[in-house]
Amino acid sequence: MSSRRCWARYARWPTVSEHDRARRHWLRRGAALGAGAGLGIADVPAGARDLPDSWRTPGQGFGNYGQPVDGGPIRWMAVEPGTTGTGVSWTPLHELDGTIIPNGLHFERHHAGIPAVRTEEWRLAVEGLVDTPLSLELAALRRLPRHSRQAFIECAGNSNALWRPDPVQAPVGWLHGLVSCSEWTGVTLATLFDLVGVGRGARWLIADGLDASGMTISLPLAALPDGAMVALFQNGEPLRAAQGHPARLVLPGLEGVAQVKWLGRLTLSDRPVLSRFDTVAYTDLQPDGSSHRFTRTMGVKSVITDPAVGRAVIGGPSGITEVSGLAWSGTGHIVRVELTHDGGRHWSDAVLEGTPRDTAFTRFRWPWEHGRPDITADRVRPVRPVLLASRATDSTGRVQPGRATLIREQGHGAYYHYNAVTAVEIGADGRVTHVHLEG
Ligand SMILES: Nc1nc2c(c(=O)[nH]1)N[C@H]1C(S)=C(S)[C@@H](COP(=O)(O)O)O[C@H]1N2
Ligand SMILES: [Mo]
Repeated sequence: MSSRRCWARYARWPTVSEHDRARRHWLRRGAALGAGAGLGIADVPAGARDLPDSWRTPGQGFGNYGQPVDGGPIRWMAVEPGTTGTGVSWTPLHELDGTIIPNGLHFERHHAGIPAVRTEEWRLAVEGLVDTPLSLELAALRRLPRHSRQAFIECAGNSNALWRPDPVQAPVGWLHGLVSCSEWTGVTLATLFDLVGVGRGARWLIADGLDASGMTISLPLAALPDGAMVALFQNGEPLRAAQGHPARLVLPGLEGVAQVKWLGRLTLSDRPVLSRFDTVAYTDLQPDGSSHRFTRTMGVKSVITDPAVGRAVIGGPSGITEVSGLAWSGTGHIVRVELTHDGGRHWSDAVLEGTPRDTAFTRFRWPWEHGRPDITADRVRPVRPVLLASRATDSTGRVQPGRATLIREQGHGAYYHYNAVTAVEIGADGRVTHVHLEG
């Protein structure tokens, strides 16, 4: 049965007393005859005839780990040819709502696959310029005071297809999905530092991952963000293997690569290591040909997740369609998201949902008033083409730049940290296309 017919059929739901009569009737007849067999429709009370089938038959079984409906939204993936697990998967932002990404849809970035780490043998070493070096097993780490907070993790390479001159016609999740937000729980670096006693002269924290990628990251102690932690849980669950089990760094607001997974060692030092990931990868080529290192902090950014490329817009019959998206910043919380429907001539404030938190996703919603649309056959469409875009501002006053401004500042050799305003055009036929705005 199509959902349309289904709705027509249940347009009038039974009243409370009809419910009651129908249920009692079933209990009497159904229990005696078994699963409704022999239940002549003719002698069923009025309300019962209209009841959904799911009220008549017990449902399916359940399992010990829940699964998404219909197989759920899934991630797009790209695995580098000739490798087993080097690559990325993108969070399907355009198929989700709210601000927390389910663990199974958190984006992934692996430089040498997911290592086999034996939890029983695993230790986290905290050493170098410290008073008391420590080697902590997971149980010991779990006995330390824990702290929970929401934080996004964004790969510095997120949205980098938008540096290209031509707009790419791909879903939001594929263009911008190297970012996810979770509630992380773990032991803060502040707690660990208290425990080991940071030595005089320590200026840098060096983090080593246990995978085969040579993942060593140098972080200036002075630039460690509030809430920096060794995370053990993600959205309430023990970390998954792909997210760095048994433990990973979570450094709210910093680029993904610094948030070392399968963490094996933290070393306090007077100098950086200048590893491959400090110097070659994740550094930023400037217009003058020089390259910036340690550009770890993520910018202020927003993306509209609905309407999205690949899904036609069917305007609401009331003349209003909700536009919704996500905004986040590496330097604070979102204080404002503005939307335009005319390509940037006029902007108006979207509603920010809940209380925006530092370095976490904020959901914004905006009623796009397109006027009462034409109603042709069974489809309702916007009346005229529009250019939709969003622009976020954070609590430190940073404003998401326009694309031309970002390119002017970063040059054409830029690859990481793309955070410019993204726009979509909705045609009269409801088709959504990605466009680059001037300015
Ligand atoms: N040990 C290790 N840590 C790592 C990586 C890695 O390949 N090995 N990838 C980094 C990069 S570049 C990013 S963007 C994030 C991605 O984290 P996620 O896979 O949990 O989304 O992990 C970072 N930590
Ligand atoms: Mo990354």
